[in-house]
Amino acid sequence: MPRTDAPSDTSSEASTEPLSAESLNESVHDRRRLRQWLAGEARADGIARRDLLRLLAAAGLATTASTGFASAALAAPGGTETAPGIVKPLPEAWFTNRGTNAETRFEALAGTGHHTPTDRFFVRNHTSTPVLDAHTWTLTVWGDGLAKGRAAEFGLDDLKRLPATTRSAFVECAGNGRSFFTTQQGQTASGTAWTLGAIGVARWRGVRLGEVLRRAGLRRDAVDVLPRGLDPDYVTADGTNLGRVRRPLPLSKALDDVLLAYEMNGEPLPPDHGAPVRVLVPSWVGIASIKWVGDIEVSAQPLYSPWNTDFYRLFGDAYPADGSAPLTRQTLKSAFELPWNASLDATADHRLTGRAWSGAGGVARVDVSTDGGATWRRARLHDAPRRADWVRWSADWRPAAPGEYTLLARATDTTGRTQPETTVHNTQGYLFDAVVRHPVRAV
Ligand SMILES: Nc1nc2c(c(=O)[nH]1)N[C@H]1C(S)=C(S)[C@@H](COP(=O)(O)O)O[C@H]1N2
Ligand SMILES: [Mo]
Repeated sequence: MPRTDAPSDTSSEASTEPLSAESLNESVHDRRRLRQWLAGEARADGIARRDLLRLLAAAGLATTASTGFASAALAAPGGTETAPGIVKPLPEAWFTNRGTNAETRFEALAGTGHHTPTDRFFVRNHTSTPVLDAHTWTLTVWGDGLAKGRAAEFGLDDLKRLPATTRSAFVECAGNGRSFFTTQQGQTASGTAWTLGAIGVARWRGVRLGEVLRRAGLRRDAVDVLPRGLDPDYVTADGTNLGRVRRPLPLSKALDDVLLAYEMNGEPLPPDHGAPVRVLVPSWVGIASIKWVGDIEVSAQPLYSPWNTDFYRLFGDAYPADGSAPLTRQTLKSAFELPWNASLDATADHRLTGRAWSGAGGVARVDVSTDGGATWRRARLHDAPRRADWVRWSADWRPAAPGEYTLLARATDTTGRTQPETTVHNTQGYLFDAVVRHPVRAV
């Protein structure tokens, strides 16, 4: 990730930096935020900052931390990496470190089963993971969309006493695949330069949001709900405080299949994925699935936040000046469970494996090319197509000779949509859906 800024004074940059396109650039922001955090200027509610400082001191990084994000990837006890604001270890074999975010390496999923193991699940944090006490945590449901004057409060035990639902679903960042706008299409896009690993599929258990809203006394004229996280306020690169991470959902979706999840893959949610309770919005852009939810406003008028006005709409030449409608469902993608530029034995048979998913329906078909797209054949699917979920697939291949190859996988979903060759550009690099060209070497 190239550095686009080179400040030396962490304390003055927020106030001296003019408002610019960079204010929408997550990666610039994340690096700045990290320096602020290390300098003790950023809020990090609930995070044991002392622990991080101890690690920093041990790694000899305390004085060099302000030189940039790369040098602040820390060696944790046990020899694995961690990242600022993320609690779980981030072994390099499983994750690519992206500032306050961690991207899952697809090759680390090979042979792991249908669900992403929780310890390999990507993390996308606007600020830092708060470590909340499940015993004192409460969820407040409030607003003019509830029966007059009412606000309802639920503890974790209250939610667990309500009927539970378990389902498999992906959480995927809207910016997943963003780097391919640049590397495949020569276009710029602001934000974290994800490859394809800003997605994970887990088995979530929780209570239907609709159940909780009805118990809170939903009015017939309610239209939107606005879940809000308990993580620190999000401050943009130019120093504007946008408040806590929050994004409205239409009531129709909230009452359809949205969960308040308290378990992930059969265990209580871990801190990085929203403990004690997160919103889980199947098929939709990851930002809808608010982690560490603390309150939900229920409104009789449409609600707005920066996350459905400035962010998570499509802006650019092909879109209206105010942007597209707020993003809802994810698009269609496929990924090989191979490292970039993997070396494969040129004299052996290989079983190429991967996963494909769509926000519109199940994945019905995957085609694979091992010659840069000249010829295609159908991959075997190892899961039934399901909404909001992925399918594992495989295809056998023996390289014809040593050399460079470009592997492609192209999914078609149950609505009949197939991944295109290119994605229409948008400035923030959301919803990349084109077929990704994956280079490998047969040696
Ligand atoms: N409170 C809160 N919720 C949040 C976020 C956040 O920073 N704060 N990030 C969102 C984004 S952009 C994504 S893609 C998903 C990532 O979920 P994960 O970290 O469990 O993979 O959480 C969403 N929910
Ligand atoms: Mo995201």
